[in-house]
Amino acid sequence: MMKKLILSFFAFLVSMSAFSVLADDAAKPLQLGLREAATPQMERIISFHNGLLILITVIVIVVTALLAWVLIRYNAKANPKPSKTTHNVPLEIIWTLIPALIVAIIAMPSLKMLYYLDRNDNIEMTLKITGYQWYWGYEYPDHDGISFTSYMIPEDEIDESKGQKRLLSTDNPVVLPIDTNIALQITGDPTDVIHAFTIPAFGVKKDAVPGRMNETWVRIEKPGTYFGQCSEICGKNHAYMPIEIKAVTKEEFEAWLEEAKEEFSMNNNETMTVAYYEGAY
Ligand SMILES: [Cu+2]
Repeated sequence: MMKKLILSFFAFLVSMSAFSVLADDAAKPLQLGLREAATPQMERIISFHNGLLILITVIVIVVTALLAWVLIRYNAKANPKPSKTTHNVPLEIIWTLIPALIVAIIAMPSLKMLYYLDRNDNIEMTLKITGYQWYWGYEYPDHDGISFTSYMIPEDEIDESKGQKRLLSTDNPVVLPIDTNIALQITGDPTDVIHAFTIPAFGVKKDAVPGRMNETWVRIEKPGTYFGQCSEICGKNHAYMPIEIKAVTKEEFEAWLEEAKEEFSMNNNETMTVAYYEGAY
């Protein structure tokens, strides 16, 4: 019995760490920490997070030890005659300076990363993303104005044999090439409310604000399907406007472009005007 348990535990560990060529962008059972990175952006966020985790752990241990020391050494029983000291200038300077120094140390890599996530001077293509109540619109301004809308597939139409996921798969997934610097221009429909475009595996979370444009960039390193959801409480169907991104090789992307030009070109675009997916609600 015990042996079986131990064996299955190790099998579980092996399956958790198994290397896969295709990224499987989903939470794992008993997962701790952030999800697997698909971009250098997310890799940096994870290592920054891990660094902070060490710092936080040290601070928690020191403060807990100080508290325990005070509770044990200076309680009414152990220390019946308390000291009447009120001020201690060197101590006050130290307990102000040390936390300020810690914050300054965190600020440096933090600012550096904010600038890194903000823009890249060698952008190879642009994806424009518009938030609507309650779906996403995508445009490829560098590729003959391909544009389409993307709706969640309703639960009763989900086909698990195709790898579709409840509440996450969409009728028109975004297709993007790997190893390409992609600018993301994120906005909201001017008559609409604020949404937020979020892809955890990419390290992207940006508000889609009506009439304004937020910009960031990604470089996807691994082919696969990545999911995200609107992260701004935007109304009744906030939970039903997922983001699905298929990252493919550059050759596959070129092939997809040919198909997409037929299907989604601006002159043959009904989807942007009649933006209603039958059966979605
Ligand atoms: Cu939304």
